[in-house]
Amino acid sequence: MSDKKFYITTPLYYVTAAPHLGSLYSTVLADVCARWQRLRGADVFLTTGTDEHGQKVAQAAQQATHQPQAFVDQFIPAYTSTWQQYEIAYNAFVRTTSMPHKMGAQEFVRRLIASGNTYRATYQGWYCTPCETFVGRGGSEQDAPIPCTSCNRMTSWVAEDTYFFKLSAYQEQLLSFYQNNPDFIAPKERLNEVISFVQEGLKDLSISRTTVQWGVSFPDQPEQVIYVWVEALCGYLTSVGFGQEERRDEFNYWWPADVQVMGKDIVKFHAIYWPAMLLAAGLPLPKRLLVHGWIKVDKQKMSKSLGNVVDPVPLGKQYGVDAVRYFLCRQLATNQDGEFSIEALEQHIASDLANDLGNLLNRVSVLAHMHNIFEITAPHQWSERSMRLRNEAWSVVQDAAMHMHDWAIHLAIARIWHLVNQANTYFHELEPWKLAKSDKDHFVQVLSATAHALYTISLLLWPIMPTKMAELFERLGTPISFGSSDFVDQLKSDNWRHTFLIKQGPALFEKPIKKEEQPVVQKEQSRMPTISIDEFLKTELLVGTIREASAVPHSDKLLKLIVDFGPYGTKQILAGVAKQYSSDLLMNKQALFVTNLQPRIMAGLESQGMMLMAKDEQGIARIMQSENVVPNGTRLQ
Ligand code: ME8
Repeated sequence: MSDKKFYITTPLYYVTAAPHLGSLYSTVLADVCARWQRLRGADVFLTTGTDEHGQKVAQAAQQATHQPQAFVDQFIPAYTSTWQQYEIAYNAFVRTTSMPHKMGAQEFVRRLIASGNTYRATYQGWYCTPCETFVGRGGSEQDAPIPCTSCNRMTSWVAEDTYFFKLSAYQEQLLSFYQNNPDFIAPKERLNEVISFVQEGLKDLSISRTTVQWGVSFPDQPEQVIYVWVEALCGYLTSVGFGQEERRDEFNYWWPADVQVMGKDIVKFHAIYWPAMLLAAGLPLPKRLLVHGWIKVDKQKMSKSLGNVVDPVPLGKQYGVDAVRYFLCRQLATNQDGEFSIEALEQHIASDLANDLGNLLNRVSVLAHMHNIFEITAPHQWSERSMRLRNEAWSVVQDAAMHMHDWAIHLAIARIWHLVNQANTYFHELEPWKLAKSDKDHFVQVLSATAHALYTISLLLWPIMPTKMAELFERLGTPISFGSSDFVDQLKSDNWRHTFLIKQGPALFEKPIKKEEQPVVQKEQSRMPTISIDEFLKTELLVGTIREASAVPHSDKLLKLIVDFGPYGTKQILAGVAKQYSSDLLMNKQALFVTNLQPRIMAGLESQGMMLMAKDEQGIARIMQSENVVPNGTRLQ
């Protein structure tokens, strides 16, 4: 084993659907960091996986009329095959429903209990199921539900006898940890947000659930399950052997993680709850969190609930996975949100990859072969102009390493592209096609200097585009092998003495062909005739909250809903949702309704409107909800 070890993790994704471009983004970032460390000679371990328990998954399974285990099982191949397609070189794929994980999570909670930092009490308050978060203790079930502080969606009331972790006892210890470890979170601005949150005062955290069955049993309390976040975070430990006696050395070797990658939505769990619980359990804390922003589509966060997710599978097939990896890393600054669009992707492929990089390789190889040069040897002495390119290459290596140290991958790429441009300028300025006729030695020198620059570029870009850069090495006749030496040290000492056996081949990157239709983001033509705005305005569409939901006698399809339309009062609306929604699932949910339809009699009861529904991919009708809570009776416009 190398003396340098590097352990990195991605979030463990909820398995309510196949992965999307957002989950891919975090996973690619982690893979790029892992590969970078491999290049630097480290012994690397990358953990990814799936978070399969909890209320959110259980509800999704129930809505799909599946048993939870069968429900989650069906999505796993989509994860593993997408990660394979995108060359994610993970070492462990942890499933939180696996036995070693469950046992490790229980062992972790036992440690919390043994530390004296847990107690039993009643949790009464609001819970956000999509975020699996306790939103606020207190209030009463009769109060109107409060929106989630993180996602703004409606919360539901929870009252249960649970175990608490004394998070509040760790406030000062956490604050001094942040102070002593100012690099704990990259980018730095996220750390300031965390510090302000902790300074406002921490409340104890409920760490078990009694009203949820789909989870890992709380130690010695079979009627309780471990709160899903506590259990899922343990996946970072269990994947490297925590809780398994025979893997004790392995665990001690890998833990603590060197970097944990995540989106900004889950930073609180990783930067506050997780370190506090690790302190209580007597385990070292992760060294660094890499927190990135959102991928947005049309200026909105890409998310399953907004229905604007991009499927990475056809995207990779159409544009090439390395090109998509490059685009994600280049276009999105880790410290900001960034926009995804097909136009920007195509433009980067055409200009950066096909023109700047691919063409340079092509020009060198075509010119060399045209003059029957297959082996390019380094000159005894470099010209002053070639030395400038060599110095530039070395300074780019150092700067890229500095940016990668902060995991500012987009800045590292921008700097690498400076070298790509410099190499193009050098080639263009020295006009080797003319030198080939007048000064053969100088001609070979230009080919050699450009090939050396390309070699440096391909090493620096290998973590981002592993397949394409392996192709580039191949074309230069310098395949790379990984050992325990650091490539930065190698580049520093190699003094541009390589011999290249240059090969011709197809274009490294194809320019995307402009198509009228975008097969990735498909748009269907409306099947309905157009109507005037006046006709549309005749329909009254209102937001309402379902206050009561009950079965309709003699109907297995209908539910009777009593819907609160605020200033417009309540209405009785019958909806054909009994097969996919139980009454309690609909209680206090906000939805959209047509409220000026003529009343209809259904199964002997009057329906005074219609709830808006849309069929999902499995053909099951789902209710349409507004993203945020809005006052009842709000008219859609
Ligand atoms: O939160 N842009 O799982 P999750 C960028 N199970 N990244 C995005 C994104 C977007 N639009 N959408 C999602 C969970 N992500 C928990 C984690 S860890 C022990 C438990 C990425 O499936 C981003 O990394 O909701 C975000 O933090 C993560 O997916 C949330 O994944």
